[in-house]
Amino acid sequence: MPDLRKATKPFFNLMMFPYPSGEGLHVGHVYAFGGADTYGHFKKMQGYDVFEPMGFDSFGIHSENYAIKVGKHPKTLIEETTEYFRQKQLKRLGALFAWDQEVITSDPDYYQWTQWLFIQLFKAGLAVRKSAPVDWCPSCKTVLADEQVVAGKCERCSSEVIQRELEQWFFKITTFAEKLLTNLDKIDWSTTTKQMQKNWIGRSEGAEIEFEVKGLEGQKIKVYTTRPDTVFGSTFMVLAPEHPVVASIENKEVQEYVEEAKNKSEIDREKEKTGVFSGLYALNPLTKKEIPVWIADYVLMGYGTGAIMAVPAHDQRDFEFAKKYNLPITEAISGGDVSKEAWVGEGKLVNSGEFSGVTVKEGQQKISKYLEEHHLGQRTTNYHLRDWLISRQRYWGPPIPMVYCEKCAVEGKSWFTTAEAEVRSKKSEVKSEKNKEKKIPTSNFELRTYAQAMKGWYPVPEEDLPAKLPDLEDYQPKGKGVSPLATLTEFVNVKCPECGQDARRETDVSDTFLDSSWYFLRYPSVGIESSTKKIGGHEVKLPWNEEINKKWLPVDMYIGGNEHAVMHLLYTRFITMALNAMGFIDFEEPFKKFRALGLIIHKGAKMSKSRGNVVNPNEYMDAYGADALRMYLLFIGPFEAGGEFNDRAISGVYRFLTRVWNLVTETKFSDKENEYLSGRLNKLVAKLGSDLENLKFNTAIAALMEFLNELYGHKDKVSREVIKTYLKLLAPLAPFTAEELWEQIGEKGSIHTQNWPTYQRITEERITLPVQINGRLRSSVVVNSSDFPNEEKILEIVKQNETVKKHLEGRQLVKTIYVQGKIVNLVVR
Ligand code: ANZ
Ligand code: ZN
Repeated sequence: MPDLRKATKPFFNLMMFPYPSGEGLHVGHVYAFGGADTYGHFKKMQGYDVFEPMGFDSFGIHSENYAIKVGKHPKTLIEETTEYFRQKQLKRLGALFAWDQEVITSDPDYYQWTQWLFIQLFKAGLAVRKSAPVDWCPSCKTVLADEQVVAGKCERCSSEVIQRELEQWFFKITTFAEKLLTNLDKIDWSTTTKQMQKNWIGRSEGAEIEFEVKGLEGQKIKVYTTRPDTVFGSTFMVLAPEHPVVASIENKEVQEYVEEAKNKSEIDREKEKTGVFSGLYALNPLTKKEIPVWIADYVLMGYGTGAIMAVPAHDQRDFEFAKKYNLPITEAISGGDVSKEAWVGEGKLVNSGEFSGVTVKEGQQKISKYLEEHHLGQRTTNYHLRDWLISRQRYWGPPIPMVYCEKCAVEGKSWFTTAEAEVRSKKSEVKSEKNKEKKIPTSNFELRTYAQAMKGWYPVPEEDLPAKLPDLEDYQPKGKGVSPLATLTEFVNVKCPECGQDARRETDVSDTFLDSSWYFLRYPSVGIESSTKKIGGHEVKLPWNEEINKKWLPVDMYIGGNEHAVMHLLYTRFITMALNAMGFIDFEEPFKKFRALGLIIHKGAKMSKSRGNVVNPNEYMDAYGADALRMYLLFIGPFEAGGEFNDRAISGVYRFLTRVWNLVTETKFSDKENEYLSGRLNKLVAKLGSDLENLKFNTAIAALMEFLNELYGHKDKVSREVIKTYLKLLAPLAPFTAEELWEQIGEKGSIHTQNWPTYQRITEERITLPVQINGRLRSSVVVNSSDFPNEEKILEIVKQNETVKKHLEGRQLVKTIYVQGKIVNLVVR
């Protein structure tokens, strides 16, 4: 491992750390780590100071659920599982892991800083507490982040997710939606990953339009639409059941409908369109016609304004709804038959007053402009990205480090009314004046409203961190929206950090994805003294050493699975941006380069315990060694594609390594270099360098195999230099074998500290030309490809050939036929 302080060519080679499951590492891990480590070894031989850390994502529901299943306390379990992973598996891989700088997220040494991070986000107005309809998993008994709901089901246990109204902590990731999107152009990431993030952020351009409502004096309802060109076709309005206007409607049928919608899962809301008439009428701002206002749960409160102008002629959902409830359908864009289905294609505006006749695109521009000029609406951009829900009503996570004081709340006090907050906001105003870029995109006005909402809330004082997770015997989830920690009065009851009166602690823990959102920032500083930094007039202790982090971050290469494309990878980007905006670090993007690897499948499917197709790597390491397993996995297919694990094929790679072994140990090295072998080796060096840099491990291995055949074919001509170079090329892929053989041939030091071989640029090639005499193949000559067009020179070389000379002796050369670059024919008499 390099000395992190002294390193002059730092290269941070990161791979996604595992959560220590009960089953141990599976071959998918070996694939990921083996590939990433091969790359690390390669960079090291290129002269970089490679830092390749490893750790454990040991907090979280996955670990807790497993603990419940086997009837152990998660703390005991984690000690056992991490020990197994580390000693029995990871250490056998031959990787460059920097074990001295391991990170374990459930360790107080680590999670004190996860809590610190929460506090910084709170102080910057980026952690908000709000009551919101949240996705609740009735089986895991906790709320889920948006990203953890897949097709209406809990990603972890597949239970149907239901909606609940709960007070929760959220991180305002939406503040950075635009930056999260545009920065993608600046980083070198797998395109699939970038695309997934783009889709998840879901930028949408449209307009907010205000509709007057009859009977609600002065109150207007705002809708969000991406199709302002269709306003003339809006024949009714739909509100989400949770829309604030709905609560004020005193109608039994309406309120019953609202109740029903509350308990439905999002997927059920999408399935069958149901709705109820509100009794209200809105005024279409362009047709000036009264349109009925309906309430339906296919409109979601969490997006846009929670209200839509329904255009059944051009939106399929609205069309189905109109058909079901007999609502009018008015065509606004020509081109389809809107009595049969919604027309969503191009066309000209019709029935649209002065706008009739223009195209959809023009219509959008013109109508938006008209609405803006008449103060009826405004162009806006929306993002599908939701704020990150942080609270978990579970045990096995870092307690959210917040305290609530009733007394202070009554007096309108909070952390935001303290002297520290005052100084901090002043300083950040000055800073944002100077450097607009760095400013957290929260206006002072927003921050004040936020502070209002945070009445009574204080962070645990930073010097008191960690807010220790108590040892709780009965840690199982309790349901009803409270964490098991709420049962522990010694934990709950604290004094208010401000007024000293009785207060209570937040009892929820934070989402596991918070633990892993910043671990890369911690790695280089493990075991090294933390720095302090002046932030807003206060000396703030940092989770890292600044000098070290300046040198080592951002991460040079990150390798991991694409299943993390939206959660982990988006959260880490957000946290990095937030820390940057707060002035803690000077870069915005955590990972300069990211490569997603493919999936290893077995028996035609992704490996999973329930399918019973999980391959345990230990078995194969025992039988064939770690090198063969690593190398076999990388040989299956392109690294970014993955492929099918095959029991038998691994023995092929094992055989290859055995043949390398035999060749090296049995060969008597020739003391002359062989021109042919050197030429081939030169090409091999070039190929391996470019293949490894591009993570094309499979073709690199194939080239090594091919070259081994050449070596066997010229066994008596193999020099020591050729073998040394060959072993160096093999070293990143088969670290143990290469090291052993290096020693066997009597070389000093480790092969892994050798320089990567250089090669001569191949501008020309040595080509063998066959020579025929009177139509029969008699000999061949080796010429430079650059001499091909020079017939004279080629013939000169041919005539110098010993065999040719013999055939020409005493005869007369009557004709020469040279087919450029292919063959030489001599006719003699
Ligand atoms: C009128 C209209 C006419 C629409 C038309 C579409 C087609 P994206 O691209 O996802 O942003 N919408 C707006 N808010 C909604 C909500 N909270 N719940 C459900 N649907 C909502 O889509 C925006 C479109 O989805 C909006 O444009 C709105 O329907 C609907 F021919 O308005 B549209
Ligand atoms: Zn107080």
